[in-house]
Amino acid sequence: MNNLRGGLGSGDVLLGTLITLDSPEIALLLQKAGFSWFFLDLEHSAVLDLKSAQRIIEVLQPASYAVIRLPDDSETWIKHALDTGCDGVIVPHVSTAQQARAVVERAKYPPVGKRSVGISRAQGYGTSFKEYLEGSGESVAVIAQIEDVEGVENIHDILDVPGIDAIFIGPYDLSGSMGILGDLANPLLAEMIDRVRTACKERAVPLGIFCPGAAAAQKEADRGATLIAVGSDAGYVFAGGSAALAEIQPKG
Ligand code: 3PY
Ligand code: MG
Repeated sequence: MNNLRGGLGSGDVLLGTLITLDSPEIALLLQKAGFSWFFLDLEHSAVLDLKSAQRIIEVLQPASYAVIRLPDDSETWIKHALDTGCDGVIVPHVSTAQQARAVVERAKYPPVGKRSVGISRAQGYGTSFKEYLEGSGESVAVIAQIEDVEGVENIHDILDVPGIDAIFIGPYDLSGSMGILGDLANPLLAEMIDRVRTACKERAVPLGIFCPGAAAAQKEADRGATLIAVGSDAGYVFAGGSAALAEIQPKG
């Protein structure tokens, strides 16, 4: 079993990327490129479901961490996603401590929480049932996405919730919630992100963030983020094809 909680606790910078396409092959190529964790976007991708996500996770583990970003914070989604054997879940739009507590309760087995017990891939279809039940609390990460003004305002209370293993900033939705959708260079957005960064630093909670490109990822790593998702599978396919064509000038 991978140990993402341990990986987050090490302080090493984990560079990952978004998976939006239903292609284990592309995910594998990006793993070969060197990404150490993968953010499987079940919130927004219409071609990723639990079945396709599990096929992708199968090729990525154990060499990389595979994390599912859930469509919502429901008990159903949390238990289904964790039963794929993913290394963690990213829960979008966490804005209050009460919501964060509910998420942890749904993600952890009793006696810590109320996660329901199944025999899926996570438990080796029953063959590693006991090991998974004993080990998952230590290894599987619960990551709260902060991407609304309300979440920034409540960040200290959210960080006080035991079992939230990392915070992950969604700059696009955060900018939208501030009325400046997509304006990632806006200093007001930088201020909001700084508030979250400072709070995480004070509590020694690992901070993650999505970065559209390498320059932003470098800046965030320099400022202390350790769980960075940079770009996406689709973006890298497009960039590779475009770069090759840009170098070719056919005659006539
Ligand atoms: C956002 O920027 O809103 C995201 O959710 C990126 O992960
Ligand atoms: Mg978002």
